[in-house]
Amino acid sequence: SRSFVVAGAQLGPIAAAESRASAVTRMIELMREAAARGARLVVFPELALTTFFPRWYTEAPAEIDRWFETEMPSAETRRLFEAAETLGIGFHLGYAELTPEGRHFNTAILVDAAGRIAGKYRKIHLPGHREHEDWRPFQHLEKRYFEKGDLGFPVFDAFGGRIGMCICNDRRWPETWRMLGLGGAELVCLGYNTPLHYPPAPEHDHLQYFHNALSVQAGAYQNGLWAVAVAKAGREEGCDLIGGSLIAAPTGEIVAQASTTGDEVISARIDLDRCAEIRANVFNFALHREPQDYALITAP
Ligand code: ING
Repeated sequence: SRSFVVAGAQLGPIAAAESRASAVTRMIELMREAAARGARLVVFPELALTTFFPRWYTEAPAEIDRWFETEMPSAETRRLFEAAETLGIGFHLGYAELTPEGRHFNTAILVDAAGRIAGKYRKIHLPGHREHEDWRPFQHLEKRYFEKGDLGFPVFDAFGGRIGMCICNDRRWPETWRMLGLGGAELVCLGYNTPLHYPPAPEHDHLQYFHNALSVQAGAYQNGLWAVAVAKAGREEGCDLIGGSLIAAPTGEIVAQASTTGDEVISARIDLDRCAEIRANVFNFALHREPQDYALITAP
């Protein structure tokens, strides 16, 4: 068996005025609790260092870039890397990446227990819109502030297995999970910032927790892999974000789930060998998958 304890570190609201240092202090506290539970990997949310700034419209480049990291580890996040090394725990971190060439991405990294960046992913499915839409109670301007990710859906050798990543809206698209499954992922780590209110279809607001779990459970089951999905939750700058962080097994079963909308650690012992129960049987891609009949899926 290749079993180990994995944890999710759900974060409550991060105020616009809250410093990265304050967010990092909260994250280190959660990392300590995860380590105390024997976790070898802890997953933090999407854009975990700051408030979810795409809820506001701005044109000033300096007003946008203030939310981005130009290096990783940065001065503020070095403490997080050092705490991880001291505790002997790896982590997944979502943050806004500004590259030396001036490109903006919604990014996630996988850091191993030695504090080395073992993998990077840049969000491909950017939800929301590009221009200010005044009918909305709050904006969702990811298409304005980020470029589409340019790294594909990579899978990395780490923690004794094959680890993939995605970010928030990516989890709603079956193609995300299938690409990672085809890449051999045995565990997918992801963070999300999901408002309770979805302005284009408010009649679905009561379904946000259900759609979160449905997306992750289906992705895990249909590709025979473990998934750790972690929220930035709670009322953040007047906008309610869902919690519902969860760990799903390759069978699709939820094995751990958050019960608050604040800072909360969830954890479970997972065995990567259990992926075979699904991948050698019902979703044995080599035996049962019929890609020659799926051409429409890759058609633009
Ligand atoms: N947030 C949301 C998400 O996909 C959203 C946007 C909410 C889309 C509800 C559809 C319905 O979970 C991010 N950051 O992608």
